[in-house]
Amino acid sequence: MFTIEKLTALEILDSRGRPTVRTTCQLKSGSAGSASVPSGASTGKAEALELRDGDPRRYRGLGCRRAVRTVNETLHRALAGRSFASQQALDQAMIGLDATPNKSALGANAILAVSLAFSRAAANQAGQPLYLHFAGLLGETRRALPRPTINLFSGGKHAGGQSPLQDILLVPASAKTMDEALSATFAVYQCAVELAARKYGMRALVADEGGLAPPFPHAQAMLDDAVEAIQRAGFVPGKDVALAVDAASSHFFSRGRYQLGEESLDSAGMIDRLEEWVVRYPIVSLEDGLSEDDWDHWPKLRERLAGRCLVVGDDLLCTNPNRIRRAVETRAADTLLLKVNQIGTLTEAMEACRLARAARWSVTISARSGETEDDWLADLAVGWRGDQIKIGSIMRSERLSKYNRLLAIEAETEWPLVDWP
Ligand code: 2PG
Ligand code: MG
Repeated sequence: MFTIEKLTALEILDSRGRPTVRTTCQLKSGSAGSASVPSGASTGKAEALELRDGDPRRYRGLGCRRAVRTVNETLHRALAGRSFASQQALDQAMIGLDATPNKSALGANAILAVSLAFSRAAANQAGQPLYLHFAGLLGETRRALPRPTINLFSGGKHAGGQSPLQDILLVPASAKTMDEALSATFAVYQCAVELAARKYGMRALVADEGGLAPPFPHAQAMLDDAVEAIQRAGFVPGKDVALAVDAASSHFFSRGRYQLGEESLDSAGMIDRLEEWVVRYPIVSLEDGLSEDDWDHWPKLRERLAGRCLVVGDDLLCTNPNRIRRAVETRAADTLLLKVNQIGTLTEAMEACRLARAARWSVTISARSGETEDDWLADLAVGWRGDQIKIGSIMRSERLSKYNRLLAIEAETEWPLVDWP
């Protein structure tokens, strides 16, 4: 049993300097836990509501004082003094208090901060590392570390829109350990810095997730340059280091057409283009290749890429069990991108994870573009045995806190990286 004594929240700033929520959950047992929630920029339309103050005079309306008050007053009053047998019991209580389909009454940022802080407090009460506590919640017994997919080049909403594709990520395919994966990434990243200087005259300025964002002449140049950087680092593209792409195409889709730079493609044309890239480049994972509204064409994309490349749904699925069920039924994807703040509680994210596993999908556990120094994501990805973890590049401390936590977990457990699905 876990008895909540006190819930307190604080408005803090995320990696873009925007306010977010940090909550501390104090248990009667004397154990406590704190957690901070992240925030996206290229958000899906079906995400749970992030409660913002809307006062244009303060942080351009992005203040989180209302969410903080919700934790300190509404949730504290409703939950303090109560005992919960499990994470599920606490989350269900908050879902009941909110009573809206998208957490618009209390705010997903307020609710998730409590959900996560409670989990940390419960792990502390049990004297368990957080990753083992998370594994216990899901009943996960397989032991391995997620394979990192690491941001190299950025575009889209994470880099001022200089290129339509949002992320080109490295997949250290032959690495057996986290240490090998990160050292290979460092080598390629350094070659990409040199390449950006040589080709684009750009110093190593980085985008929201620490990826390099030179002014690529067109989308495909991001892929050419990534392959060149892998080769210059002495690796064989596809064998040692492969590529993952987050096209985030909901954000360049309008009225049935994909605006890929100068080109305007319909859905069939976009599928052809993506397939061409998968054939030509060592792409092993493609996220949001189509828009969140393009449900009719997702099954065609999956069929075309089957066996060659993971077809990952982010904006399409929004970690939402209902949308995942629909995608499983229509065979629209084969990998869930899991972001707990898209749905707002650990319990619902667990349901999303279970649904994906039951459909034999793989699961990528992902950070947001707006992050904090909190590192719970690393524990979550290990505990829920994510096939991949997506944190961003190996630059910027809000990303590094998670990579460094993975290294600490690796040192503690000596678990190998999970095999590519
Ligand atoms: C994504 C994420 C992380 P954001 O699209 O997958 O890269 O971005 O948090 O802005 O939604
Ligand atoms: Mg995405």
